Amino acid sequence: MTKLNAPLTFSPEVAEARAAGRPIVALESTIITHGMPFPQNVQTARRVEDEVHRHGAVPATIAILSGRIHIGLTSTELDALGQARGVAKLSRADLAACLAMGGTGATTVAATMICADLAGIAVFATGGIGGVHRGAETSFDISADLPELAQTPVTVVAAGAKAILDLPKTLEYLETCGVPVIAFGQDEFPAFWSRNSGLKAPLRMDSAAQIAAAHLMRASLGLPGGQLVANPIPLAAEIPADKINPHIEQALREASAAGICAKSVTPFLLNRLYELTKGASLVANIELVLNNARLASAIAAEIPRPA
Ligand code: PSU
Ligand code: MN
Repeated sequence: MTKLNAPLTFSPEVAEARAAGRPIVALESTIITHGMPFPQNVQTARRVEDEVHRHGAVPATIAILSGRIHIGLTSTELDALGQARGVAKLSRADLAACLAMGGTGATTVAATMICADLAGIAVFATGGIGGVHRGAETSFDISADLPELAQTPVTVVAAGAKAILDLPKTLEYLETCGVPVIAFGQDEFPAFWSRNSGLKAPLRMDSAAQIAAAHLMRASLGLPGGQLVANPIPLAAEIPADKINPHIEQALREASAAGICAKSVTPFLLNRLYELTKGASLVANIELVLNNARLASAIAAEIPRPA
């Protein structure tokens, strides 16, 4: 529950929802600042919030503004963040330092999970999570999102992970650190733009109630960590793997040739894929985030909140 000394600022809407014990869905901000171009980033953030509203929950977009953890952004704050240049991308390693120095930044999946948990929010919707990068055996590039899922009790709804990553290694890592990976409504682990990855997901569930029950059972057992719900992109919005894969290969070659490393890797690849697909990747990306917002709202409704 809420850590009393954490510098949390609740938007009026989220504060009201907390007081009334209504379901709340956390949303991240790195997807806004580093995952999509302006103005589609802000438009999408608004559409995702609307989708959560329409499905009976209250959205809480999370970001760090002037040294405070904002749980829910006002319209003005969202606009400013979406257009700002050079915004920091904050994960577990740099969250506290940014807050201590009064800074501003966008939260990744890992940092959003930390902030959601501080605010007592159990369910979080995003697009794709970070994972084990291809070539990790030499680069050691493994997203901090993975160990976060092993220690912070938030259920994260994503469309799987992008094929820019090494998906088999990502699943192995999650298994090693005890993270339940639940495919929703199918047996296979989805690969973001594509419904299928060729890899079987460790777990499958077909209803929001089952996912919520598993979340609550982990708490009853005293197990730390959350769950990854891998929700396949809607069929009509899917980009088949053979269409997107050549672009992924090209973006990866360019990243390697340019010596891109550490936290710049994922934003570089996302931006190049947007350019190489002439924006088609973004259309699919928007649809899958909306789809994840719907499922997250349904899960949140099944997890009782203290009023
Ligand atoms: N993958 C996507 N879209 C995204 C991200 C990842 O398909 O926007 C963002 C998320 O915020 C995620 C972060 O938490 O990138 C992971 O970055 P890294 O790989 O540097 O850990
Ligand atoms: Mn990394």
